[in-house]
Amino acid sequence: MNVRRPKIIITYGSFDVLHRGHINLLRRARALGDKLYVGLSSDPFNHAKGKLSVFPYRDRKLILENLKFVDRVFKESSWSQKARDIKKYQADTFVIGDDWRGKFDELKKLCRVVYLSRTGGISTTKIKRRIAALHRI
Ligand code: C2G
Repeated sequence: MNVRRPKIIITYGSFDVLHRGHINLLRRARALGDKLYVGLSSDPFNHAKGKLSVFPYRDRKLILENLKFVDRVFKESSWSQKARDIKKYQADTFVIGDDWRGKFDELKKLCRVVYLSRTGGISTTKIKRRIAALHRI
C-alpha cells in the first residue's frame, strides 16, 4: 500500500499581535494541504520590512506554535530564502495574502503559488492605534 507523502503548505509573515486576519489566512492555508509550515519574520527582518513588532520573535513563535493548524515555525530572515525553504521542506504550495498578489510568482517554478484574500477591517497597525487611543483616556 503506497502511503501518500503529506502535502506541505508554506507561508511567511510577521504575525505580530495575532488577530483574526492572521488566523483566517493560516486556517485557509492549512486547509490546502496536510501540514502548514510558517516562515516567521525575525526581529531584524521585521525591521527591514519597516515594522517594529510589539512582540519579539520568541513570543510570536510561541503563539504560532500553539495554533492547532500550524505544524512548524521557522525563522524568516531575508526576502531571498523562500526558494531554498520550499526545496528544504519539499513544500507543495506557497500561500500568502493577496496584498502580495504577483510578488512571488517566480516561485511558481518550484511549487503552486496561492494568494488568499486578506481579511478586511483588521490589521496589527489598527490594533496598535486602538491601544494608543485607549491609553490616552
Ligand atoms: N493577513 C490577512 N488579513 C489581514 C492581515 C494580514 O490575510 N487583515 C495576512 C497577510 O496577507 C499575510 C499574513 O496574514 O499573508 C501575515 O501578515 P503580516 O504578519 O502582516 O506579514 P507580512 O508583513 O505581509 O509578511 O516574506 C513575506 C513577508 O514576511 C510577509
